[in-house]
Amino acid sequence: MHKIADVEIQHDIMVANKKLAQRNQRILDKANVFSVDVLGAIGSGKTSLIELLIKKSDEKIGVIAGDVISKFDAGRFQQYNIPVVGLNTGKECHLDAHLVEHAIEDMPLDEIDTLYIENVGNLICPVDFDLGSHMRMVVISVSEGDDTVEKHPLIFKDADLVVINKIDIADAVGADAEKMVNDAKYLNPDVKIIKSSLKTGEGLNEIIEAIKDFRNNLC
Ligand SMILES: Nc1nc2c(ncn2[C@@H]2O[C@H](COP(=O)(O)OP(=O)(O)OP(=O)(O)O)[C@@H](O)[C@H]2O)c(=O)[nH]1
Ligand SMILES: [Mg+2]
Repeated sequence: MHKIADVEIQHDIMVANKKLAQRNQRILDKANVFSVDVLGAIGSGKTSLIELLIKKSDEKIGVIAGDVISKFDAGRFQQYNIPVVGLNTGKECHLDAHLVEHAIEDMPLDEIDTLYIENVGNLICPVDFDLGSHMRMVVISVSEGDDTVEKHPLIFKDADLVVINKIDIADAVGADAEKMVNDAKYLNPDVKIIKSSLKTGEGLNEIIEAIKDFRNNLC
């Protein structure tokens, strides 16, 4: 009996989240803001990538920085003088559409072309929670081990772009980045997969182009 009740509550939460996510997307569309949910493993390079996108891009960028304690990543983004809202999730291991709804209220949307939403670093909890973003970019790195993709299939099945980062240290950590590419391809044959090193800059231009292409294909 307990099990059945649990499932129903979970179902209600997901339905409510979906509705809020759809509303978030309508608000973003009305303001002509393209939004990317940046998910991925803890420490894989999500903040580093968004920082490089801010530096390299000629677009006006805003960031929602979600984390169990958001001030660290939000503080890193604030130095670029762009709109930043930090979201503390406390003990929660993911953002949800309700949290993002409030962050969007605090964002000057008319001053933004692209909104990056950095989710809490992990490959499990954020999967089911649509935020209303237009694109899901999953960032993992070779240092999590080259079995990471096959061990966490759901997040890759739902991704629009997969970045396999830190290839500069692949040999040092004994990881086969090509295996990770093949595992992601197997799970999601149409997804774009890019190997990168944010330390050397390898793959960065390709990531920028992939985000642009995705946005253009939505129009
Ligand atoms: N060697 C190497 N280190 C990297 C690379 N990209 C990021 N790092 C380092 O990895 C560490 C974590 O990077 P972050 O960008 O903070 O990772 P994150 O995914 O935002 O981390 P959380 O928000 O804590 O989950 C930092 O010390 C970065 O300098 C890379 O391509 N190669
Ligand atoms: Mg971060």
